[in-house]
Amino acid sequence: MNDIICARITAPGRSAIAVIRISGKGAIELVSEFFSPRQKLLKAPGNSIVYGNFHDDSGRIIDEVLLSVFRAPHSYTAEDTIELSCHGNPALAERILSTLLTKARLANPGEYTLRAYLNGRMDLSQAEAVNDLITAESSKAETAALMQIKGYLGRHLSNILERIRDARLRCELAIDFADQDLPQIDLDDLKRRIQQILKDAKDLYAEGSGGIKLREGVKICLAGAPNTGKSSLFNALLKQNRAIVTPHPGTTRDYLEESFSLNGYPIVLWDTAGLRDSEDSIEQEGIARSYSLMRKADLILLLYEGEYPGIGDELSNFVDKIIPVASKADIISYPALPEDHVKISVKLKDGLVDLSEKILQRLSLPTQIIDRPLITNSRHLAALHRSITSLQDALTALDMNAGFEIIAFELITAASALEEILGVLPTDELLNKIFSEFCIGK
Ligand SMILES: Nc1nc2c(ncn2[C@@H]2O[C@H](COP(=O)(O)OP(=O)(O)O)[C@@H](O)[C@H]2O)c(=O)[nH]1
Ligand SMILES: [Mg+2]
Repeated sequence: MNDIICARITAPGRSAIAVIRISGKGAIELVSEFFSPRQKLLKAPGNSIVYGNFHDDSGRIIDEVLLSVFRAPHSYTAEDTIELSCHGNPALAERILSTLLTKARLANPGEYTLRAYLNGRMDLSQAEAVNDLITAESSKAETAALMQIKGYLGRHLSNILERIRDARLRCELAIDFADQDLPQIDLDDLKRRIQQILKDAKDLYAEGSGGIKLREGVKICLAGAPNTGKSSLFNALLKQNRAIVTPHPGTTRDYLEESFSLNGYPIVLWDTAGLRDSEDSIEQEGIARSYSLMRKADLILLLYEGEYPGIGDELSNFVDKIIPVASKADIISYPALPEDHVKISVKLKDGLVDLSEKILQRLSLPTQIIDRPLITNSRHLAALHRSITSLQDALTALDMNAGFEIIAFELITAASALEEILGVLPTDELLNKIFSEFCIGK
């Protein structure tokens, strides 16, 4: 924490400019050793920009640079920080970086954000969302990450935590009062408080599985007999000619995976080998893979042409996530189909909007994302679940007159589960796991 770290924070390769960030106590003095006019930099106020030359140890100029100067605590890391913009030649940026590295150390992945968190600039849920925002693959996922960075989740959880603490203090007072002649605490009031906390926690939880799909992507598998138009639909949804389409049954043998965004929601789409009895060992392996993808999928689009084959034994486990899709409606005339079926013609681009709507309906994804808390991360959801269990146990204990010590204990357990989300008392192992997923420079 005490050393000065630096790293290139723009992507490698040629560009108009490259930016190197230097952060830590003494960062401004360090850069000034390689910069002229030196005094101008040393006197620069926070949030200002200084123009000058960057030179190496021997005074030889490497580049003209612009320095953005941030003084603690008003920077991303809450430390003294300089963001050095040089010309975007990778070799040049590398020479500046190696000059700085004679006096500083290269930042680890996510180390700037780790410092921001350790210095109290953000809670752990906000820090994690920084990486989510950088890696988000759809507009809704971006918005959800941005809301988390803005602290909606953190503030909501802190509010719940505060109320749990309040209830716990009431229990502890009751313990103290028990052997004295003091007024007893209002049990109905305590119960109402815990019930309300539980309700808020459950409301947050209820949207969590949809929130996680927002961040990780919804997995959709195209399945059905050979030649029913799976690969054609795959290409149509991706709006590109990705899969090979032929009139020959059994064209797709291995599966294909592509990501795209459906009305702003991130989707991972799989095109699979058609399901049929086959003697061909390659095709058999492909079909085995189709089944394993269907198991992993959130939704299965089961294509058929003509008569609906129904959901046979092999698919019976997946009933809940199947949307039957009647294909090639331009050459096949379908009678009135059941409510849950969708009729499409990829050739005429018919029914694709219907299909998209049906997909989104079935997934119950969060629609309200702006300006509110939302769980989007399985680590957070698991911790919230533990908290809910303890709150429920606290209520049961209260109903059974189990004693205030037990209720207080359950409330403490409920609180510490939520504190894990905010990173109040994190383990090194957890921090390593989270920040190692970041890129260097973030
Ligand atoms: N008329 C018509 N033909 C289609 C349609 N969709 C796919 N096909 C044709 O059906 C055949 C099989 O399509 P393909 O996408 O490879 O099916 P897959 O085996 O399920 O992947 C190809 O000749 C496609 O051109 C459609 O909407 N209308
Ligand atoms: Mg195919």
